[in-house]
Amino acid sequence: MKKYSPKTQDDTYFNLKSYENLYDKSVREPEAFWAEQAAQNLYWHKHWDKVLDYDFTKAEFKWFLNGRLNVAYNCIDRHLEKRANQTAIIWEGNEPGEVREISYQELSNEVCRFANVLKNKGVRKGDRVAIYMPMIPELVFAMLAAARIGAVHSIIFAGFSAHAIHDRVIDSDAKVLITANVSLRGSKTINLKKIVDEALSKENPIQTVLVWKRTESETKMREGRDVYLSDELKKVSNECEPEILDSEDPLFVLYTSGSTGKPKGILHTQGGYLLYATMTHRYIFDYKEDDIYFCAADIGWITGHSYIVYGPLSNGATTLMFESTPLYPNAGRYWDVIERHKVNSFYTAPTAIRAIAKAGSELPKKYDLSSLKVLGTVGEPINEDAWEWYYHNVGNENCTVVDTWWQTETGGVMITSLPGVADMKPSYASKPFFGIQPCLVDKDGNEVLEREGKGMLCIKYPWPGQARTIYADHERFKKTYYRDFPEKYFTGDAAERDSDGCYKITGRVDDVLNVSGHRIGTAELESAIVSSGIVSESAVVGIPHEIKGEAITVFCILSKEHESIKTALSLVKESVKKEIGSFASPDTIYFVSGLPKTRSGKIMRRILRKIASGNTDELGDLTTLADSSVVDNIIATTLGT
Ligand code: 7RM
Repeated sequence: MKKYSPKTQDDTYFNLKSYENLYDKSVREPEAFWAEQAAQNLYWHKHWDKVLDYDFTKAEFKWFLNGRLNVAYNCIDRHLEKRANQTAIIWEGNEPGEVREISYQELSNEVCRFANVLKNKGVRKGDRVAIYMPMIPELVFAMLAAARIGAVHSIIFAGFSAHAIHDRVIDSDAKVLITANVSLRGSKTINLKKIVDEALSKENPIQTVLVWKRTESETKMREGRDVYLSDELKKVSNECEPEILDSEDPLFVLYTSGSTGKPKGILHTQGGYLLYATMTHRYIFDYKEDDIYFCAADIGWITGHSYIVYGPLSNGATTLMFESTPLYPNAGRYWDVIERHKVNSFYTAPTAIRAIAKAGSELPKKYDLSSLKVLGTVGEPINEDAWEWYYHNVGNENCTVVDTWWQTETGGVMITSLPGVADMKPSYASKPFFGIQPCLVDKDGNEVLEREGKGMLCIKYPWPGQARTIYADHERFKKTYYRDFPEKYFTGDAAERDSDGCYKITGRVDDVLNVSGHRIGTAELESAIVSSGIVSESAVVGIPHEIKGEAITVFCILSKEHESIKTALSLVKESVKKEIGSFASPDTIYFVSGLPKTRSGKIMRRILRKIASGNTDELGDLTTLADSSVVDNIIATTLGT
């Protein structure tokens, strides 16, 4: 296997020895370690009484008990004395060079004004605020405004459909929704407000819709419910006292897909989450004063929450947010942004790297990328080719590549090589972050004790960034993450560990797909497909895809003969678009006469996966099938015979 020695700057935080020393301490005396970090990294209005209280069986975890703080205060106010004029957010808009720079003082003013608007609309501590916005600074103002007054934000990725928005505002019982008239993505203009109107056409708890004008174009406003933010902002002041909250008060809910139908509202709290986002951001990106840091994720997903907003701003950093897409106007867009803004660390997903690499290695050479020192990747396993391409063509062999493994549920990065610490191995996420105790377990739940091995990835000790519950469904939280393997958090991923103790994450072991870095549940897709009304049953599998990582393949049974397969195809696609969003659109759809099921009625996706990827010789044991003749029929369909 290829290895690359660590890249070090004069002031890199760690080397192998100092990492090992601190890691040892963090697992030997976790409470002392986290107490020291919490005191160093955050401003507390009141010191905690106890560092940690936990019970794996009940899935209850509390950090920094009775400590009091405010997240917005930590991300803004505490920096003002020193950094009022420093840029907090560099915004690169949809068109190249369309830039806004927002200083910490301006951020403070805007967030306070947004907070005052929320208050005027009756939002109080603990209330949920839904946010459905493009990647513009106002999205950040909205989240920090909620945090400032103790409201709980629930951001809905702007690629979700009206249906998906409706489900989420119902589940979180949000009373205010913040959106924009439109979102601009490459050459597309998406009418967000229209989608919101459709979402709110059925019964829902939203009393007020605040609309930001991304462009001047008018949008239909509903009397008594919709108001323009620009009008409301004129009425309020630049000042708003932060609500000092309990460390365990909720900060946000973020929906993510699981192996069963309904998305889960993952809930994170104040102190632990912020501490974990702050520390991981600083150490993993080797963040130093005056660095320009660019995470190209969308704030609609957890990576944007922790590594565009909370981590960087808590560290007083300059964070770059990007409204457009990696291919607009061409595959050199990221490099153009990095060159113009002299970016020092860059964080993106393997799917983006693969899409850009396809346009050739010449493109990055046309730009001055010499400011870069750390390159991050996240969201899915990175294949060696993509890793090497990133390291050589973007990093010019001078940068640390940090492959960061984590989840919505973990709040921040859990496993990654830290700059300066260990040899980098393409496709290995490498070592645990401080305080994180990963382990591998076999099917029977026994821990794999040998150094080298493979198994299901679990975490055997609490950490501050961990999710506290699924909103309004603690039972499901317990069942999903803490039931199968007692005294451990189960990640849903499989992993391998090598002789150096480095981890390679190999993928999900549940029915969750990872398509272009988006986490999508097969059950969600199947229910969206059946909603088309023309399908009686469906099974979805992911098969390897060169750029997207996984491609969505659908096998379904038409409930009645349809005029044409072409219409049937478009009806199924439309239905997915309507129920979830276009980002979940199937790549291939097969209409079959039956699905492979066990005698107890369980669909054997393993067989479908093999057939879909053309490995019909390796179908394995078919004796457990209720009716094995369906397999031949399915193979014939996929071959078009
Ligand atoms: C941050 C994020 C989580 C799932 C996770 C994995 C996969 C994420 C990596 C990865 C291999 C990585 N949150 N995943 N990072 N797999 N290497 N570096 O993506 O909740 O949306 O998804 O993503 O399967 O369980 S997420």
